[in-house]
Amino acid sequence: MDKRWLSIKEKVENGERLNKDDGIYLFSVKDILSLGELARQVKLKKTGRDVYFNVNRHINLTNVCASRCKFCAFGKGLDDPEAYVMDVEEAVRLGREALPLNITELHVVSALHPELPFQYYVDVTRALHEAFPDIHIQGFTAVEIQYFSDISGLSVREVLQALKDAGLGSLPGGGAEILNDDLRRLTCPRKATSQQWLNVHRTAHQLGMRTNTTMLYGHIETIEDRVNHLIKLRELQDETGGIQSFIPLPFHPQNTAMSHIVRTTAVEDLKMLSISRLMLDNVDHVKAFWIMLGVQVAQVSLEFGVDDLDGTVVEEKITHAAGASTEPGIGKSELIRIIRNAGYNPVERDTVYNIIARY
Ligand code: V47
Repeated sequence: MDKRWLSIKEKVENGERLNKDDGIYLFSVKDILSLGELARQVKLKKTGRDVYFNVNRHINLTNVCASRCKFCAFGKGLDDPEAYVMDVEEAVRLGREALPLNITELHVVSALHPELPFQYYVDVTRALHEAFPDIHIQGFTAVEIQYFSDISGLSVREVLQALKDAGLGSLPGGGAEILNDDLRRLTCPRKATSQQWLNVHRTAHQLGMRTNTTMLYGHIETIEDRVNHLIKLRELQDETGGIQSFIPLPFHPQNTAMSHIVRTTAVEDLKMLSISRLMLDNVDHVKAFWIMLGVQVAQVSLEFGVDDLDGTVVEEKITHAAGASTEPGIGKSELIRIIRNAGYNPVERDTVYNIIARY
């Protein structure tokens, strides 16, 4: 390893912050085991040998979307034969069906439906909260929140407050894609800008809600874009402290308008996770979303700085529309087995990282 590596290693070991050039350099490192080892050191300092998971169910209320991003295979037009919208009762029914699994979270993410009013989302949130008062509702990406503000004429703060009053507990990390507006204009021109996305998270934090964050990588972005994205999240976290996790999402090309792009390799995915752990020194958790990474890579990633494998999910539509070959859900016992088999302690958490049980 060269001098540059040694100076970065020294910075990390002394708890010093890595800068943009360090981040860019790390992507050129070929020795992924050394990279992983450094990220793992950071993970061990933060969360020891604990690895978190939760028992959740995803609900996607509609796939009808006015945005139609180039990387997305989930969104459909109003007249598409595969278009669907759930009514409030159906969402509650899906939640009820998952109760025997002892879920502690409903993860509610949808699309930018051109006709549904904001009140529909408030009604769904309230109905879920009233039906299952002990289950945490994590819902609505920052992109959806910005859209609700646009269609309702309410401010982002008012939208968030109304959803919070109805029972919303926290925001998921989706919709971040790459926080670079030139790139957003090319891939997702009809939805929230970088500043709007960051501002929704900032406002949620100010209202006392914690949020997750993501990055969609492995499409047309550059390495510099990825590092800038991580630094923007790190700066927001310095300001508010409300980000609880970061989840890098590898682009799945099938059935999208960018289907010519080849899926990232396992090595690229492990590098992305390690570098996220090293750059985001102020974020507690780096999550490997097993649905997108595959269970095997997600398990190996525990040696590369990851401390969270997300949840049981039950039904996943967004990545599966884009060709994911993983199961739509996974059993809690399987998550425990994967973590234990990798030599870590499986810890069931709730959405905001309170510990529910150790196994
Ligand atoms: O916002 C869309 C991404 C996100 C594709 O907060 C795609 O805990 C890959 O954000 N290939 C939704 N990714 C998923 C998401 C998420 C998942 C798990 C946990 C959490 C959390 C958040 O998926 C979208 C978009 O960024 N996406 N299309 C695709 N073809």
